[in-house]
Amino acid sequence: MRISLIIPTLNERDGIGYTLDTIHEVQEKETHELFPKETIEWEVLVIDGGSKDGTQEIAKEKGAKVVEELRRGYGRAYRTGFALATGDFIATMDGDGTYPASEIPWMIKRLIHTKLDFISGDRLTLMEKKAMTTEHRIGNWLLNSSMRVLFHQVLKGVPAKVLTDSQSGMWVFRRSILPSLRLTQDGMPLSEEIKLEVLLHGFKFEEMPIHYAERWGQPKLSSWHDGLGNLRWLVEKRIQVSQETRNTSKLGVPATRPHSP
Ligand SMILES: Nc1nc2c(ncn2[C@@H]2O[C@H](COP(=O)(O)OP(=O)(O)O)[C@@H](O)[C@H]2O)c(=O)[nH]1
Ligand SMILES: [Mg+2]
Repeated sequence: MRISLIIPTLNERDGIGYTLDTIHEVQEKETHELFPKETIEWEVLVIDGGSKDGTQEIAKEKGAKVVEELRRGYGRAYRTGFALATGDFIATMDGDGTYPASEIPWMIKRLIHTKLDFISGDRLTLMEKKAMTTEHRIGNWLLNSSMRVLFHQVLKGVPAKVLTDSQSGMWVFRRSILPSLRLTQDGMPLSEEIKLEVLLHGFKFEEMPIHYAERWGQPKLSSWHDGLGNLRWLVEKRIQVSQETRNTSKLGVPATRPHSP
């Protein structure tokens, strides 16, 4: 079994070393404990946006494959990483030490045993207060509520509690579902887009509560600017889904959904 772990970074000198160290520990410990009979290969891809603070050098020294992606954006970095990943499973996390790498083997085990396609880490259920600023917490609440209200009709069959944390950046999923997902966003909205695409296509999705820690180094996203961008994108996506549903029912055939890596 092969696992591709993708980490986007932009000037994460303070956190990338720690993040990669925790991954090495997981490769040695949890992975063997949970899959004792299997050979597990890890591919760690750091998709770096042209950091000037030594992030790339630290990541290389710690054994990651560093890919420089100078086109800006969190979503752009992931789309580039997805196109390069070769694993059966893809896992994602920030390079700032906030997400628990030790949960990745558990998430993969759950994916396999319960025949799921995608698990998203839910940061909010177990979160310690200091792990997120008040602005970030309000923004999350607003975006989660907006998604629930806007997509209520569309996601009728999906249980109400399924998207507790629409902004989480820790996902573990089968690479085989990627060609079906239409991922278009270069910025933060990719985090909502990937989850919505998974749900809209009827793939089996679940959230798993994870421990989310305080960040190392400076945040790269602005709560208000990026939060508003995410909200605007949610409204646009909702309109697009309505138009596609209308066209589909008029023509009697499914609308084509080309994938752009
Ligand atoms: N390659 C790349 N990585 C980025 C970019 N913007 C943010 N990141 C990385 O994406 C991850 C998420 O950003 P972060 O500031 O932690 O967002 P937050 O967790 O929502 O506060 C971090 O590892 C950042 O270094 C970018 O433009 N390019
Ligand atoms: Mg972060």
